[in-house]
Amino acid sequence: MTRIFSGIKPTGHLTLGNYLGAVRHWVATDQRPDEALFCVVDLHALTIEHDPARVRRLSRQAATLLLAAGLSPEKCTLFVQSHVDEHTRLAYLLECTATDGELRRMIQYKEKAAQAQASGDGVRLSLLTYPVLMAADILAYETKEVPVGDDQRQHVELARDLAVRFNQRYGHTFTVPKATYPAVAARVMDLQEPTSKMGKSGGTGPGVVFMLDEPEVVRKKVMRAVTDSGDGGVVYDPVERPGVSNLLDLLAACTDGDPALLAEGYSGYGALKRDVADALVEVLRPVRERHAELAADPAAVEKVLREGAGRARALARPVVDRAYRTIGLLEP
Ligand code: AQP
Repeated sequence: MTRIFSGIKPTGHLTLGNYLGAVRHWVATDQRPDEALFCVVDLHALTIEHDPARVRRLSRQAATLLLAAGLSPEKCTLFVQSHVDEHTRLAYLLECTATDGELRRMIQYKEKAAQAQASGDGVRLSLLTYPVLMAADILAYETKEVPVGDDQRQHVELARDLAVRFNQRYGHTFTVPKATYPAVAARVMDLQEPTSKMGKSGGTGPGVVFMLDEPEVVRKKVMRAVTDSGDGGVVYDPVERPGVSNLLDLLAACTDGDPALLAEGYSGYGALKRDVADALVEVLRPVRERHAELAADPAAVEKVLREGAGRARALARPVVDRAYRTIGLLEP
């Protein structure tokens, strides 16, 4: 059995980056509920300035969208992080395993702490420590694989390091996980700033395609995407030509193609953008339609989450209890 776990933060509306980089690969894993766990990691959303009502709304919406995208309770366990206490129970033990230095090296901490400071908000201590909570999310389930986008590389590496260190110090307790990344679109870039990740909270408005954007909005954003200066034509070169390469990555992700080969079929940006827009609209259409149906029945979504939390708790409990014993704490 290859147990997989991954999560999504309700810090904003889910984007095309979340979908192509993570969610649709979660949907493609044809597993049993106890083999595949997916989580709305709501505690992570509290690490930056937040509005309680918005976090609640976005948490529900994220869960509904994950179901709309095709996650099914018959094939996976879908739940909300804060409904399973084992995550925070384990996080403390892992804080006693991690060092201050390794957390301060996290790129996302540096970037988001700088943003918080610039906007006059204090930097929450949890912004520094949440990668440890993410390690707990993963390790509590004896996870072998963590399907994520490229931006999570450093965080999954930390989870590995903590598992290895804990096991060496106290005896074998945790499975050592590894991250898996999609072959294309592992890092979808902002359409207006193609050297920055398309992000749900920090991105430029017109450069971010949201999963629930109407087709005309998707088209407008793609047609206005920044292409690179100069007249180098359509070539795939993510370093020198990030704008056009991002569009080719999107087309490749939607058509199961190869971005460099696709480039050969275009002589101008206009035709490429039209094809990208068409492909994105078609990929997102069924998700939007199913979301509208599911959103009309919130009780059904809540039931899935409640049952998911029950299953998740039963899986995590023995692992976390074992960690409490091996680290030297008395059994209650
Ligand atoms: N642009 C992206 N390209 C590819 N994969 C991406 N992911 C996120 N953005 C891209 C992947 O989606 C999964 C869930 O992401 P998350 O909720 O942990 O984080 P986020 O969407 O990056 O949101 P944040 O951290 O709140 O910040 P911003 O504001 O920057 O968006 C992950 O597997 C992630 O890799």
